[in-house]
Amino acid sequence: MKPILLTGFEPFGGESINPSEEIARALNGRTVAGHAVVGALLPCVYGTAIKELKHLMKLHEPMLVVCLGQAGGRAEITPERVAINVDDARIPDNAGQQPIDKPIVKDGPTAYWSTLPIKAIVQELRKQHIAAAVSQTAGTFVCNHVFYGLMHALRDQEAVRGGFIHVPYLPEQTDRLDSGLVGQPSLSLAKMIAGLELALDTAVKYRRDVRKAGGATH
Ligand code: PCA
Repeated sequence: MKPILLTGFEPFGGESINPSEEIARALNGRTVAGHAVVGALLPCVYGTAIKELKHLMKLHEPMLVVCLGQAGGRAEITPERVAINVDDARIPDNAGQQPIDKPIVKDGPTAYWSTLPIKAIVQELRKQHIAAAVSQTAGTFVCNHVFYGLMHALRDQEAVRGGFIHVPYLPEQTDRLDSGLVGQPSLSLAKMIAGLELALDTAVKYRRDVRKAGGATH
């Protein structure tokens, strides 16, 4: 059975922890819906992150690829609907790059849809009382960049599905008085791990998405 590739990002923007990295590490080696999960870490660096992702896909030949990232300020686990063909960085990446209004793939399509069952994932997480909502934008930083790179790489591979899921801060990021994040929403690591395990299980089991309101965020 082919594995599931699950990636997280290293910390960025002055943070010392990234929940997406913790989740990918925790789920590495587990079996979900009969498929081994390969958890891996991506650098928060334009260009290099896509290169590393493609290397991992070649190495592991996954049947499903889910990339994770932190979206500070969100209260829910948010499957992303769409990746757009632009890099536009508000802050420098971990290599000091700050592209502005730059296409990810020159002459590539404006956007790619996620091929994950995003509404079904939201539905199943909510059944387990885990906060979840569809997101209509993955931003224009390294997460959207990797998401677009992933969907571009999968464009001719119908059998392999993929997408991106953003997650909130961890409580330890928002609790520290000197963090500047006091009062921001967070989810416990245990909830996020359970939520992502369920999201992967749902992505394997639902070949087709459900059609219902996704409680969408902006
Ligand atoms: N979040 C950033 C990049 C890495 C991460 O975890 C983003 O949303 O683009």
